[in-house]
Amino acid sequence: GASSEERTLAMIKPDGVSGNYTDEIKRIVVEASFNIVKEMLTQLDKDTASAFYDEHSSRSFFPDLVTYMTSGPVFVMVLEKQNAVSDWRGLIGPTDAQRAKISHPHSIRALCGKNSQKNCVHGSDSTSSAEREIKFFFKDVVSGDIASQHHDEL
Ligand code: DGI
Repeated sequence: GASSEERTLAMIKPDGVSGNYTDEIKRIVVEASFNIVKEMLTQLDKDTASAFYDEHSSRSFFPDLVTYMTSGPVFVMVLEKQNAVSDWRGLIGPTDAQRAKISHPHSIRALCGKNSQKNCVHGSDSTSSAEREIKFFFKDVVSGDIASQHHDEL
């Protein structure tokens, strides 16, 4: 938890969990020198998935996105390392997994994604998104205060 370190919110989406990619993705995470600060297997309901993707609520694909994100369990992690936000985005690759297979063949979305919706994993797109998304799932984890994870309440 050095002050130069950063946190991001990573999620293995329903197709990744049901496709049994969780262990392989966690191995990639650890090999890339991320510290897994928190992890949780959970099932999103419609309200939670809608709130998580609220910025896309006006998009035509939003109803399909919510249906997909609620179709099975997701595996959520708080990842920590220097430049965690951009490094995790780099590891997962572009949104469209079909494109990822061509342009970023070693990315996680190339490994286990199907298309621009079923793209296997999520990563916060900025440090401010990371802060919001970490609080969204882990209300007891305060950004930059690694000691907080040892307390039940703040
Ligand atoms: O940050 P990303 O997940 O890479 O991409 P984003 O923030 O632009 O979109 C969030 C999620 O919304 C994405 O992971 C899957 C879904 N999405 C984005 N663009 C499309 C889409 N779903 C469909 N069906 N079609 C799209 O064009």
